[in-house]
Amino acid sequence: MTQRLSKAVGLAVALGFGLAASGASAQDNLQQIMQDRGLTQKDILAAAKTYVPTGKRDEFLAFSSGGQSGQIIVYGIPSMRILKYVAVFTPEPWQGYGFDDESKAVLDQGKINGKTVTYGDTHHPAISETNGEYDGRYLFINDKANPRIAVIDLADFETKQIVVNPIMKSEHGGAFVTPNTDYVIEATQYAAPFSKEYVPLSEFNDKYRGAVTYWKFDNEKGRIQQDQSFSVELPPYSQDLSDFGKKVSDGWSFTNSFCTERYVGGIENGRPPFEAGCSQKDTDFLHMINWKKAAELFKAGKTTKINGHDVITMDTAVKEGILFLIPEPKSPHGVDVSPDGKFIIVAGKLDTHASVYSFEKIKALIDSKDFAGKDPYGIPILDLKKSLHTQVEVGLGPLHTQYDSKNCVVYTSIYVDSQVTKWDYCEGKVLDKISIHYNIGHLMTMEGDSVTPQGKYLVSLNKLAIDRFNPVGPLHPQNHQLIDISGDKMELLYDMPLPLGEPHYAVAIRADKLKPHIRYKVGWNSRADETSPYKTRPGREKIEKVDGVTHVYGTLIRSHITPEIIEVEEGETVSLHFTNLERAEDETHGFALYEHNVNLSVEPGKTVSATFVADRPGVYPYYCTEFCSALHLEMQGYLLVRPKGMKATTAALQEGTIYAQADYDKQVKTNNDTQAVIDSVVAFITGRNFKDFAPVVALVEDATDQLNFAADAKKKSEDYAAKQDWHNGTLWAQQWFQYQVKAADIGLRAKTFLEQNGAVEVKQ
Ligand code: K7E
Ligand code: CUA
Repeated sequence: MTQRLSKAVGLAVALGFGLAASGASAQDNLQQIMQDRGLTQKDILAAAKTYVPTGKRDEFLAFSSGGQSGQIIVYGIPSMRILKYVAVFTPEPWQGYGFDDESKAVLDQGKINGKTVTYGDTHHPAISETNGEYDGRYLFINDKANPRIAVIDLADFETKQIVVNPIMKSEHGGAFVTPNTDYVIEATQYAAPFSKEYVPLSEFNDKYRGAVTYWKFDNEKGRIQQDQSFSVELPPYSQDLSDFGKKVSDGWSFTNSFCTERYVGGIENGRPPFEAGCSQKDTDFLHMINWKKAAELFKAGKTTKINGHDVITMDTAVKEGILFLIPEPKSPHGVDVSPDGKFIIVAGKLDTHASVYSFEKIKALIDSKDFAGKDPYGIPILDLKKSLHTQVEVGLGPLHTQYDSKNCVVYTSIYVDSQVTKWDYCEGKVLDKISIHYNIGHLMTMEGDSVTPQGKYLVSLNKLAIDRFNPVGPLHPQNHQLIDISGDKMELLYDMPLPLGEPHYAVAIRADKLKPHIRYKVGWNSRADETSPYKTRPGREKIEKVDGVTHVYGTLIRSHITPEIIEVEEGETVSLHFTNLERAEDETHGFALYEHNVNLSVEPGKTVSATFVADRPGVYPYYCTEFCSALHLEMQGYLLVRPKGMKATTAALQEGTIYAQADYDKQVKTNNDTQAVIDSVVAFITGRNFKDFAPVVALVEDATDQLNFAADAKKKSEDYAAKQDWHNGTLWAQQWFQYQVKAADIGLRAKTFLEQNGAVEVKQ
């Protein structure tokens, strides 16, 4: 609240609105608030640059890895408002992820050697590209701990596919995409045998291996094609980050490494630990792979099957001339190709320099076979000096680099110094430095790893928050800091706590490139992207026993669950299927059932299922978890599990109130009055050019649905009344009223929208 206020005040000052000191209450007086809250002019400016007024939207959307939470975090820039957590490798109840059958099927794709793994260590998200530009269609994310890649469709921000790497046991250098998203790369981190067997560490050099996997992506289907994917075997160096070439360097991929010493640790036996043994040499290796040629080798069958997966061996890679090494100083971490594809910037954790490699020089060395030597596996090594464009001293512990929209300008994260260094890689000079809080890992500029970086903002993804926020116990949130990079000097604008895992990398895209759905086609299985066989239309709800499984074909709409009573026998397998019949934006219903770990999120149009064994007789209430309407609390029901052999009992139900004719008449009068209000709203809407407003058209569709339901209920109530069954007549008249209320509610929303958006009267 106070943050909001300060931002609002900031806006006023930035725009030059002085608020009158006299007469105004302290609450409205800017100077007073600045004084009371100890805000400086700089704070007010920063607030003005980040504040997004109510109802307005952000210019960019960031997708941040969620680290060991196994999720993706979506937030707006510059407001830094969190918009969504996308569940990927980890069950997440709000989205029903890992609770409904459809999403369980996605998580099951991620089983490793038959074992279910319910977390991931997500590191590097990548947005799909067309001609090197972000196209906003898909998002990819890797899992470092259990080598896997997930595909998220940005049409609905849902995880659609998880693929398990068939040969790796640890990875890091993914996900990054080729300029047209033909391939998604994944590179190992810690070397391990490709086989699943025990191999002693004494055989490390011979039997342990690294690799890069090129996952083929089908842009039309939106899925990785595992049988069209392949890997290139690499030495047991700890491969690290990767990037694809672009433009002039398109066709190549770059993966760096540390611990090319191939040291294996053993501190418990008195040996120096990994950290010492892995930093003996002055340089490690940048791996360069001609992936286009590798893809041809794969197509030509020049691969070896390992665990059923096609691998180009190191021998083949060397013989065919697709794999090269370039020395890089020292324990490098980041590798980032420039927007024009001409340069590759590498920074070493234990070196104060950033090294700028020239693709042109490298290519010339390769073409003329001008090599400085070979590594123990026979891979040609290029000369470091001959490959370099320049080296720049950027600070202590440089990690990652991001590109600005301005030519030659880059930003490198400096871990040890807790700084961001802005520098010019063409001229090789430092331009500016800014302190961050604290210990920056990755950093991100807007569309900064595409061919068209957008400049404007930089986010510093810090590893430690320490004292930046109110203390919440020993486990601190992460701190993402927003920095203004539009001017010559970097300006720190905002600290955002992120309390979910340790994010590594993030990517940000112009928000206007994203056009996600607001509803699904009715009966949609969103995880498989197809019509669900369990799609249920209104009035077609049923309970059916097939092959020993009791299938419940149900629907959800304000404000009831159909069916409201489900009775089964002890030991039956029950498969619930619910279709949300709503067409209105944001009318999600949930479904929570006592004791069975069933928790569903059913967005408009979606069909989801939950299958379980009703193994204990008893009474299990269920209800909708989203406050979807005034009668949301009535969106409820009972699962009754009868003891084996007992007869059904729901035929005669006890009810509290029995209605008479006077009740019926009273309800009908209310309904008729309500109808008069609805008619006036309808007249207002249809008397305006409402068809010019897409949101209103959608609301009108939704209201029409509700009025059709009202007509059905009205008919039922009148049929009962004709038979003088006043009780059922009254109940259906009440139901008729419920539909009217929903129609009126929607109609009024449409009317307000038209009034606020300048609709004009039309002749009928
Ligand atoms: Cu944390 Cu890219 Cu995995 Cu660097 S990574 S910081
Ligand atoms: Cu549906 Cu509450």
